[in-house]
Amino acid sequence: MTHAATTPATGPFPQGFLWGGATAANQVEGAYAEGGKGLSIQDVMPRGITEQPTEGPTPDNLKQTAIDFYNRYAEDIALFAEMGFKVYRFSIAWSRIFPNGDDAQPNEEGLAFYGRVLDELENHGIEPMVTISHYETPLNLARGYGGWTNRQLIGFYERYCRVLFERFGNRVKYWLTFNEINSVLHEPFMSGGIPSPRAELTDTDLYQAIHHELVASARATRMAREIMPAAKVGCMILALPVYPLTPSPDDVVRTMDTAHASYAFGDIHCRGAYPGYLLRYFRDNGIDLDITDQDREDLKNTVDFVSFSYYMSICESADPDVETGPGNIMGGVPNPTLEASEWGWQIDPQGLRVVMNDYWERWQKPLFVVENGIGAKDVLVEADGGLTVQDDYRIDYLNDHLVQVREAIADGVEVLGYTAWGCIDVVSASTAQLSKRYGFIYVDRHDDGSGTLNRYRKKSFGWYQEVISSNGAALR
Ligand code: BGP
Repeated sequence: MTHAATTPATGPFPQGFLWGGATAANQVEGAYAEGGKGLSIQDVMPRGITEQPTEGPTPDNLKQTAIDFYNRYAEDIALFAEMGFKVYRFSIAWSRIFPNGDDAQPNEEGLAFYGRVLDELENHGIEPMVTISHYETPLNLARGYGGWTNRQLIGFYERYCRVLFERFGNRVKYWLTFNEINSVLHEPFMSGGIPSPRAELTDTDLYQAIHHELVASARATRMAREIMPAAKVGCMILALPVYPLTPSPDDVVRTMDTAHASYAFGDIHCRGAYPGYLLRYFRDNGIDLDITDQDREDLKNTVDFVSFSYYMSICESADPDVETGPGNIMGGVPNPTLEASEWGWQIDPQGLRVVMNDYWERWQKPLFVVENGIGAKDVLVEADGGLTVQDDYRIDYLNDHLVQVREAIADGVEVLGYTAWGCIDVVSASTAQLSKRYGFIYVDRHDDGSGTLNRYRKKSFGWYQEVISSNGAALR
């Protein structure tokens, strides 16, 4: 006998569900060298992760201007409000606050900018959610210190957090410590600010860097509770459900091992200690980390909630001849039953319900879906006397994923909210393109840097507005 649900969930989402959208500073702000901002690793990644970082900033880096949110934030937040956003997730650029990462004093101009963003959100009654570190480590901490492989970064991060919590603690309730923390294993420079080429890094280097981030996250969580007792601190995980390619037990065990590589982060964030399977992996592979007694104590400061991004699932196989396919930064074996986006990211709405049940059962912490969406090549067309994008493919993608969030809620999963990724078009993290668009709002800027930067409402803008105003009841 199975326990399959036979009646699809319908109707509105729970009262107070936080609907909104998400972006990251380096992908929207531009003004990369204004307002006293120092360079971040993104300023030397003009091709995202597809090519080696450059020595210094190059003029072909779209993020130098990005979508000019630095100057247009008021207009953009007004558009979010028009859609009915209850929450807006954005990141603070660390190098806007501490230009070199190791400065003794913060840059007041940077703090003033985020103060203005918060004013605007408050004016519209939108709850802010802040990612403290979203793939934008100050360049000096990467090149001058070796990024997160260096224990000193814990102290710099704490200094940065203290400034944010003291300045904005009475205005921001939701904080995320590190974006997609598990991606350090795959993208050491972008995720961990580690400058050495991947091939030269040992597993010990990578896990030591991750350990430093986990300790920094736990210490920030403790500090948050002291400075702003009403705040909620969450971890942020790149969620990637893994399915066995075949029913062979070898594939199933391999799938479990791959899943463990990501679960480990949530396990430590939520349970406050290293799980046995990871300690075994360290033993089996001669990985000997510097973990102090104080670190073990610090790690006990566990998170209040679990946030995650979800774009796709992958398969796993024990057969060495099975090829991995194109996908997001984590790679993986393609699922023969699924379609993919134009960038090869396979579309699997039910995977979202699977991962939500899984995380809830494992950690028993409220969940927040803080990224989800589809990158597509939108075309601006004339309609009803104005310019728009007929992005029915985006509406379908988001509708189908939100239906699965509703299923997970019906399954008993506690869910705080949902923020669609790139609610306004942003520069892509992996490819640094503007043509990979996620937004409800089209931004007239192109891969060659041309464009007016004007904003246009896409068809999905009106659709999301209806979904929010009906609290989810309008989903198909
Ligand atoms: C996540 C990142 C985001 C974002 C998103 C989409 O990995 O947290 O910063 O960009 O993926 O990825 P991409 O921009 O590569 O399409």
